[in-house]
Amino acid sequence: MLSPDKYIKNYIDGKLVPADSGAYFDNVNPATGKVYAHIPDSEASDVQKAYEAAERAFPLWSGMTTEKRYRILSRLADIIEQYTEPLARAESIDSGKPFSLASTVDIPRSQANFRFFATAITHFSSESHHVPGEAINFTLRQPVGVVGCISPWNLPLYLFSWKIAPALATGNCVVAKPSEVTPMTAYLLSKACMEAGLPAGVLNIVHGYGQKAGQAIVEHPKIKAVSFTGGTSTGKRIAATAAPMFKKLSLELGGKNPNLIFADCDFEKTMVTTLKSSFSNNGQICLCGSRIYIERSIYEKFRDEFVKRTQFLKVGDPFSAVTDLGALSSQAHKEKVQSYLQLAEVEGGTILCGGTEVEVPGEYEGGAFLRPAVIEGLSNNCRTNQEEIFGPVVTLQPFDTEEEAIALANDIDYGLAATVWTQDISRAHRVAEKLQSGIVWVNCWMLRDLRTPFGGVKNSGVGREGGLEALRFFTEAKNVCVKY
Ligand code: TXE
Repeated sequence: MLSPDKYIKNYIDGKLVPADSGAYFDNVNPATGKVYAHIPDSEASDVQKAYEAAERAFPLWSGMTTEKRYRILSRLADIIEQYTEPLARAESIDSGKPFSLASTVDIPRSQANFRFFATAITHFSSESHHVPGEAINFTLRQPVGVVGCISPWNLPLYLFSWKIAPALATGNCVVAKPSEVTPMTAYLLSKACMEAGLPAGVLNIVHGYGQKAGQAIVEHPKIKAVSFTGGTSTGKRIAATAAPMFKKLSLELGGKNPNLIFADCDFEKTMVTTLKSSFSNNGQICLCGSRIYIERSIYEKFRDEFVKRTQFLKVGDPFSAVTDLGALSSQAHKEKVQSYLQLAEVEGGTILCGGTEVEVPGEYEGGAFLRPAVIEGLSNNCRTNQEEIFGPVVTLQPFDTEEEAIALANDIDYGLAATVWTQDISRAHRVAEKLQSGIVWVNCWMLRDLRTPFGGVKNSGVGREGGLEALRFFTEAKNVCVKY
């Protein structure tokens, strides 16, 4: 049974164990502001034990047929699917997000990650290069060994499994650390792995702070590859540690994504989806659009309707079926978002709606609730428009020409995702081609196909996840040249 416990444990060598130090720190439910569980405060010695277990398990796991690995990983997917309800409940309590979102997006996608990569590995093949009459080269794609996976709090099990699944499918053993802000579903994943019959040591989950347990993973001399999703400044630090050790690195970092809305768009579809791309999960998705550029001829119409619909959004009890936005991930994060709202005003912006705290009576009195905010009147180069806020805050700006829209969208250090809204197919292609972004959605948002490359340009990261990109990241290519 995948039920949460008050004291979360590390999962090392197939067993649930406390941190070496025996120390714990608090796990807070951000919707109530109350401590409801305790997290092991792991350090380098715990990571070392996890590494040793992974190293011991590696010959068995990497030597197993892909068919067997496929079976175990798809069993894990089945277990996650079977326990969707308790997992979604745990995710909602841990992160403050609506249960409806966790049960329809986070947990289904976590199971899909394991299922997708379980089957992907059975179709994975490598290349050969023939020199006629002389030699044949073929490429072996071999697992890297023991790899590290570090994930953030915004989509806890979703992003944790997005890394772990391809790492395991390709035959690696893993030392993983979930965010200390939202560790519960990773703990439940340990129990699911035990139920699925994953051999001991293949996946090890170490809980704790980033600076301690996370840093120990990145610094470990024998952990040869690190896949990380999180903030850009953390990514910088990880790169600085790992690069001189010549580790493979996949860094999925921040975003400050533009939405380009042309006057010829399908207005209703654009409106409905832009509300989602702005405020889903409280804007705490790296793919959320936060800079909305609107062609001047429809600027006022769009602004007025967008503000009206934003004001209708329901903020509060994550377990109510009518809630659109739950709590932010923590009080500290809420305060960070609020500091940007103050900054926006100092920078000359007008808050058209939202940004105020929401008092939810009863159980949720101390929760980190904020009304979603829409701001206009800011310059493109102010901090509010250049820095990742990662909350329910968007800015609106008008543009006059296609060239101007592209220039405004690209005038930033980030480049993760962009959306383009137009009915003109030629314009859609032209603009998509010129946007400096790893992902462009035309007339849609968050339409995900797990086979596609996923990642950003500029300060949004290095490398790509998804499909073949992930399978390649977690394997080393070895060319074998045979002369005949
Ligand atoms: O993330 P961190 P934080 C952005 C967002 C947010 C900001 C900071 O703007 O406000 O980042 O969030 C682990 N070595 N995003 O501070 O610290 C940490 O324990 C190894 C965008 O919560 O980057 C956690 O498991 N690991 C983003 C993970 O890194 C370290 C999602 C992410 O935490 C470490 C989240 C270290 N030195 C935040 N320090 C997105 N793009 O999806 C921390 N960690």
